[in-house]
Amino acid sequence: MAEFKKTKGLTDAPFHYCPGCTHGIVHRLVAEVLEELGILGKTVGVAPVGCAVMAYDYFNCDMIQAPHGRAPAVATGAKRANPDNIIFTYQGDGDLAAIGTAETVHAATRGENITVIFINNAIYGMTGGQMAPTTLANQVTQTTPYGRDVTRAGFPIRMSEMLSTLEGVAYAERVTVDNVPNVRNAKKAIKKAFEAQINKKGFSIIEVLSTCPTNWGLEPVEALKWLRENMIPHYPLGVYKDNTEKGVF
Ligand SMILES: Cc1ncc(C[n+]2csc(CCOP(=O)(O)OP(=O)(O)O)c2C)c(N)n1
Ligand code: SF4
Repeated sequence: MAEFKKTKGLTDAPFHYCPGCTHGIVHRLVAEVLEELGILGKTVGVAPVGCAVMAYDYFNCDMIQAPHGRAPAVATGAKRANPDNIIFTYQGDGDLAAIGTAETVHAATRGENITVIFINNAIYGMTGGQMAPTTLANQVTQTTPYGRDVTRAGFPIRMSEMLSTLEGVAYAERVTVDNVPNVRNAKKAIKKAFEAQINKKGFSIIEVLSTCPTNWGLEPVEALKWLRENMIPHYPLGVYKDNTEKGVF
């Protein structure tokens, strides 16, 4: 019988994430992929600002912390200095699509050979649940107590769709982790993104629709239901770009 073992890709540090938060599942998937691809010893991760800031304590590889959306720029430097290393960033939507929009877009358009793991939970988690660029129309947050009014706050950004229009992007897929088949699929996508980097094909991004039960004000199981009913219709799952055969240059 198959045994569910600890992955070598994670340290023994206990996660600080809230109960029901899917950050932990995604950490595990990334860590399993690093172990299975045998690249733990040459991988450098870049941790963001936001709830995942302490990812540097959890992944069992070298880690850098790059506050306030600068992760893709720091990852660019790390990769160009040591092209044989495997570099990934792990970023929330506030980090990647607000404070760090420019760094994300420009690393993608330059076709930097890095992998971005993008956690979209439709809210700023760490700082108390303010509106993020990904917050849905009419969604209630700390800063939109009557719901996001798109006439004042604009429309939610679909990052995977937007980035997939850039030539530098080799692979862009949106996944989620709300049930076992989707967890398996998410792992496959993460693996493909790292393989694209190993094969020097260009920028890869995996967007993971994730929960924030604490700031959504929902129990963990209700949060998964909310994600399914509200996020997936606006952020459809699937592959948005696959140029991993040819590569971007
Ligand atoms: C320009 C700027 N705006 C806001 C903040 C505060 N800030 C730090 S962490 C964070 C939340 C980031 O949330 P997200 O990236 O969505 O990740 P999550 O916590 O949801 O995992 C914010 C808003 C900041 N430091 N700088
Ligand atoms: S605040 Fe939200 S995103 Fe942050 S750990 Fe808690 S549930 Fe997860």
